[in-house]
This record gives sequence, C-alpha cells and structure tokens, in this order.
Amino acid sequence: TNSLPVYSQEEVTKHCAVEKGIWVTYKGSVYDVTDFVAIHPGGDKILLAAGKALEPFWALYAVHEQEHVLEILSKYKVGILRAEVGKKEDIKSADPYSTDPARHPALRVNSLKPFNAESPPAILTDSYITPSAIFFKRNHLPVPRVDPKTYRLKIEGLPGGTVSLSLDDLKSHFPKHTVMATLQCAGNRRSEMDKVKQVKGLNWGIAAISNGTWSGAYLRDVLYHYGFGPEVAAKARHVQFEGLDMDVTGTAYGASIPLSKAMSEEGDVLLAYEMNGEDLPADHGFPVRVIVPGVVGARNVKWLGKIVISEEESQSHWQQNDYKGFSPGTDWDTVDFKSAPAIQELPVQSAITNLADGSSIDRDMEEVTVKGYAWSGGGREVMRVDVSLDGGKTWHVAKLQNSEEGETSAPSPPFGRAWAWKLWEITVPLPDGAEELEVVCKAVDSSYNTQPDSVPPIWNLRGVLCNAWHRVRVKVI
Ligand code: HEM
Ligand code: MTE
Ligand code: MO
Repeated sequence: TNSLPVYSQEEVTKHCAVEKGIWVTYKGSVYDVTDFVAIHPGGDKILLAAGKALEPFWALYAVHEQEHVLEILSKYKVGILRAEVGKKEDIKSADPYSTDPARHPALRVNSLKPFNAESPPAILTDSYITPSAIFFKRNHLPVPRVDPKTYRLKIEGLPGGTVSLSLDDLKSHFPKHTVMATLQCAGNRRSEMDKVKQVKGLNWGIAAISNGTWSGAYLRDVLYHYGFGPEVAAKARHVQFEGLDMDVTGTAYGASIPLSKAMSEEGDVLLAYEMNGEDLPADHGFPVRVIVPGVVGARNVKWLGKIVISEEESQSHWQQNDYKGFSPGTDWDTVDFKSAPAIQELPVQSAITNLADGSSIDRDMEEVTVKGYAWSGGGREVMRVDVSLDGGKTWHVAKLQNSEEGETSAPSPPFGRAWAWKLWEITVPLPDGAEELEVVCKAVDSSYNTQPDSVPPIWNLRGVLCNAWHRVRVKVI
C-alpha cells in the first residue's frame, strides 16, 4: 500500500489558506486538515501551522501528546513528505547572519536580518511564563556564537583594575538567584503610533513583551566581591554594559543603567545565565545577559562581554541617540537627542490579546470574553485592569492572574518589586443590539498611574512608549 503521493515541502507550503486547503506535516507525512479546522478543539490556532510542520507547535501545547489526537490526525493523511537533505547548509556564505539560530515558526517576523519577531497575540497569554521559543526577540545585529569554555566577562572601574570572570566563576562563586521579570521593548505597539503619523522603526504589534524567569548571580554581589565600596560609590553614577555582538565597524551593542539601580538590594539586577530553567538560548544572550527588572528591554544587554562602572552613561548610539521620548511636536528637523533622558523605567501598559482588530463575533453569543496582559515599569504592581465594550463609556473590572496557576494565587511581591506582568480576563454580557464593539482596556499601577486614552498626545517620532488605551473594534454579525 505504497500508493500515497510524495510531496515536496514547497508543495505543502502552498496549502496555507482555507481557499487552497490547509496542509500540515508530521513525522514525514503530509496531512490535508482542511475539514478539521472548523472542529479543532483549540480553535483557529491550528491555522498557525498551515503549510508547515506540526512538531514545533505541538511542543508548545502538550495537550496533543495523546493517542486519540494522533488517531484524528491519521484520518487526514494524503501523502509522504520528500526528504530534503542539507539544503540550508549548502548555501552558507559570507552572510553574517548565516550562524543565527533556528527559530520557532509561530513567530511573527518583523525583520529577518537582524532577527526581530513577536509571538502571535492569541498565543502570548496562553501561558503566564512565556515559553522561550515564542518569547519576543529583538536583535540589532547578528547573534554572536560564544564558546562557553573561553567566555570571559570583563569588569572595569573597580579599585583593583580590570576583572576577568569565566562562566564557571560566575556560576560557582556567587549564590544563584531566580527572578521572574517581564521584558518589554520600548517600541512595543509602535504600529498603532505609525497609524497616527509615520514613525521610524520596526512595526511592532502588541507582543514585543514577554514574561520569563531568569537565574544567575546578582550584579551587586559580583561588584561587591571585586571591591566595590564607598571609594567607587563617591564618584561613579552609571553601570555600562557591552554586548559581544558587533557591527561591521567593530562597534558593540551597549547601554547603561543608573548605579543606584544596579547596587540596590531591592533592584534585583541579575547577571543571568538561565532563562526559564535552561541555559540562555542563543537569541536571548547565551551565555550571560543582564536582567534589569522594571527597566526597558534595551538596557537588558545580551551576550554580555563587559561591565564598566563609570561617571558617565554609555556613549553607545542606543543610549545617546535612540530609545528616548519626545514631544508630538518634535520632528526629525528639530530633534535634539541630548535634550531628553534615556528611557529606563517604562510606563504602565496593557493590551487585549484574544480579540483582533477587525474580527467579528457571533450575534447569538450571550457574552464576550476579553483577555490580555498588563505590566508597569519600576516594579510598580498592576492593581487593576478596566475593560470597556463601548469605547470607554462604561467599564468593568477584569480578574487578574499573577502566576501560572491562574487567579491571584501567588502572594503579592514586596512593594516596588513587581517585576512580572499580570494576565487578566473578563466575561461580559453582549450588549443588546450592538452591531460593533469597541473593546478597550487600561491598567492602573500601584502609583495610580494609568494609561492615556489615545495615541496622538503621546505620539513621538521614534514610535516609543506607546501605552494608550488598547482599542480593538469587533463586528457583531
Ligand atoms: C486541542 C487536534 C493543531 C492548539 C486539541 C485537541 C485535539 C487537537 C484533538 C483536544 C485534545 C484534548 O483535549 O484531548 C489537533 C490536530 C492538529 C492540531 C489534529 C493538526 C492538524 C494545533 C495547532 C495548535 C493547536 C497547530 C497551535 C498552534 C491547540 C490548543 C488546544 C488544542 C491550544 C487546547 C484547547 C483547550 O484549551 O482545550 N487539538 N490540533 N492545535 N489544540 Fe490542537
Ligand atoms: N543586547 C545586545 N547585546 N544586542 C541587542 O541587540 N537588544 C536589546 C536588548 N539587549 C539587544 C540587547 C533590546 S532593544 C531589547 S528590547 C531586548 O534586548 C530584547 O530581549 P530579548 O530578545 O531577549 O527579548
Ligand atoms: Mo528594544
């Protein structure tokens, strides 16, 4: 019974839309699951794998590791996948990105070289801790491949001169701490700013934010161990970080944070070598990165090569001439980057993840469920999320989740150290006779900071700090 046709990956890839049929592959076989899509218990998430292999998606959803799931799949088998060997390896070239790691196919890619991608919103809030594979990735340069055996972290600016640590020194000489922290790129939700008036930068949706656990040594423990004391503290103001990723001129990615944040007992700044309980993945800074909880993603330097304790901020482009906010009235002719401070702590943020703008819901449904995330910078805890179905005229308070277990079951973090996001959810009766809903969310943090109601007053030429009420229009049909 070897009568099934053999298909190339190219042929499978073409079947990626309902009109052309939905094909997927699994362990060398090809399946036409077009008729299964509408009855899939996990809803239209199945479409994320259209034209692709199921394995990486099922790795995210262990619910598929069951006999009866494979039985269902087997009914849709239509062919065999042709083995294609060594195709990618053959075209290795002078391309500096040729050694970038493989990435999860669910990611929405904003730019391939350098690699920048976010999770599809609907997947993002399926887990409280974002799986590393779909954690947003923001690289300015090719991923440097670092040999952990020869890796050295240099520290300058301490009384004893330059220090050089191996990965083993970092792991064995200092207590290991684990911190849960959400990272957010300053450009998260930039695409909404771009709709108001064009901005410069990657067109991020709402998912340039993710939550992870990070393990490593406290930066302050390391600096104290190598001689940090009153003598240094009297002069220094900043801690600079340099990555091992470099541009063609040999300039490394760099950033800095205030010394007070780095040395604070409540700052929880980590030299992390693990993410979600495993070695850091290549995209997230293997073997060591800085985690600066509560502070914009850009200061969380990956592939950390050097730390400099200094009177000055980092002189890098990313500290001086980027990642700063300006007035909506400032344009590229008038902007003076020296006039604005570098972004550190981020403002309060929230977004809706389970409803897409322009989508529709069934009139027969009696209620609508809205889900999303909320987070604030500087360790300020999100205390409340308000949700409206009518563009902000009437409001409902959402239920908050602060752990993988759901509900608010985990104890609150100490005041000022709420580094991780909250997920939220609410089910509201569908208003009678409504033809369209304007679903809105806004969060309130522990300082009673809340989000501005629209984008125009916070528009800025670089498209950063976009934290207006998130608004999603949904048709009722
Ligand atoms: C649940 C089949 C592809 C996401 C399920 C279940 C089945 C199934 C039978 C119910 C399992 C149970 O509860 O016992 C399939 C088949 C697929 C496919 C045959 C491929 C053709 C995908 C893909 C994704 C996905 C690609 C995500 C990207 C989910 C989720 C659930 C689920 C999230 C759980 C829904 C819930 O919360 O109850 N799938 N699936 N599935 N599937 Fe799939
Ligand atoms: N560190 C280095 N060395 N190089 C980089 O390009 N990007 C920064 C920061 N650290 C970057 C870096 C930016 S802008 C962000 S938002 C975060 O890393 C993203 O971290 P992630 O890719 O682990 O999500
Ligand atoms: Mo970023």
